[in-house]
Amino acid sequence: MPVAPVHPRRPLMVALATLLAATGCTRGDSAKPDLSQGIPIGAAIAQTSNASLFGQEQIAGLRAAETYFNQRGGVASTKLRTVFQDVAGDEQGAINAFNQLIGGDRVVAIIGPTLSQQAFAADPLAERAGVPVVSASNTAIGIPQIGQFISRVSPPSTTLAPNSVEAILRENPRIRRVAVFFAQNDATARSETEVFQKTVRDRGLDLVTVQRIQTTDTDFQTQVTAALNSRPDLVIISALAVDGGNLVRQLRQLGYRGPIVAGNGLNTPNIFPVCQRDCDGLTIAQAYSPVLDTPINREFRQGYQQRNPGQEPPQLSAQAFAAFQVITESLQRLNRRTPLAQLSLSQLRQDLNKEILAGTYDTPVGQIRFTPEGEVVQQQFYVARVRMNPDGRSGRFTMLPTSR
Ligand code: 1QQ
Repeated sequence: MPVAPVHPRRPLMVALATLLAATGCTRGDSAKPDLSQGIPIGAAIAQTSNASLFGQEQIAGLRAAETYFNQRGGVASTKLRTVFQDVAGDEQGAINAFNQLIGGDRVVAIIGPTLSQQAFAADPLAERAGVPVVSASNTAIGIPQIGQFISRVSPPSTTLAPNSVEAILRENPRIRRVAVFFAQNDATARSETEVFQKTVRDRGLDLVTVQRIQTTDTDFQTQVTAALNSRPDLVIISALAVDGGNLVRQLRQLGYRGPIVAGNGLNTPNIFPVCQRDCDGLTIAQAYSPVLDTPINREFRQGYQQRNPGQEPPQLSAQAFAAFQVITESLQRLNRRTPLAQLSLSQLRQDLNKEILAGTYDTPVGQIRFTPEGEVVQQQFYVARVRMNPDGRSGRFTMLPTSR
């Protein structure tokens, strides 16, 4: 079989692709969107694997938002329809979900994926197809920089993580020796530990050890023993919910009594069954407070508590609601200028992305907007302390006095 002369044609193809991209023509779908069953909004969320501990909370937030905005008329009486695809816990799961949402379900935008580790693999697909992605939980450094169609409502670890360290140092000014653990196979944990380590150094503390774990590990005896030999006054963990929860347990079982700061991967009440009574006392930075006293948050919180009596909405639910709200309100503004049904799907996606980046939104997490790059601009942050109930299996996140 003759070998095709790939290289001579390449400059021409690249030039053509550039031209088409400039005119918006490569960006997928010139057919009209199908709005007959409602406006399809993609939700690339973990429904299986350990990442579903986060995904469950995101689904609760998205369902609450869908109900809330549809009860108020959707987009000029057209309802919004959330199309869920399971990203599971790895990159391939996210890639499959994105392909299905972009080409199969033909959604107008995507909320997700659950993990930053997945976003670095899947977001480039949406970028190439010209589909807006609004992340509701990715906190690694560099997510909006993946491309012009990628934004997020979840603040990066650079904004979030230092707050918890500052809070613990205010409580315990005598802390000097700090041990750090991080999951080296997770993008957020890698990114977040850099921020934690920089905060420790900037505060003039001694970083006495840095221990590496894997999100798939369950036994941390070697790393915990090594860390405790360095006699830390503070332990800081960047990991995900199951590995992080098990690490907390084993730190306590092997005798560590000091304070523990955990990163965003442990920021869910779904860690309670994992670390049980040993979750008590964990300190975790928050981008959401259930007691934020605004009309939208009061309604969001009431709705959540009707469905989950006695529980406060967690950060991931509030952020998922906010992501859905950003897309909905952007669709409403766009539709006032050009009825959505008149646009091709690719044009709708492009115009929607511009609207998303241009708007200001009063969400349950407070007022937010975006930088031109798609990074969230948010005013209020908090720090929570985990308090476990005597049963050792249930508990709550209580807010410490506002940190900034
Ligand atoms: C990320 C995260 C997750 C741990 C939250 C679900 O912050 O992957 O970026």
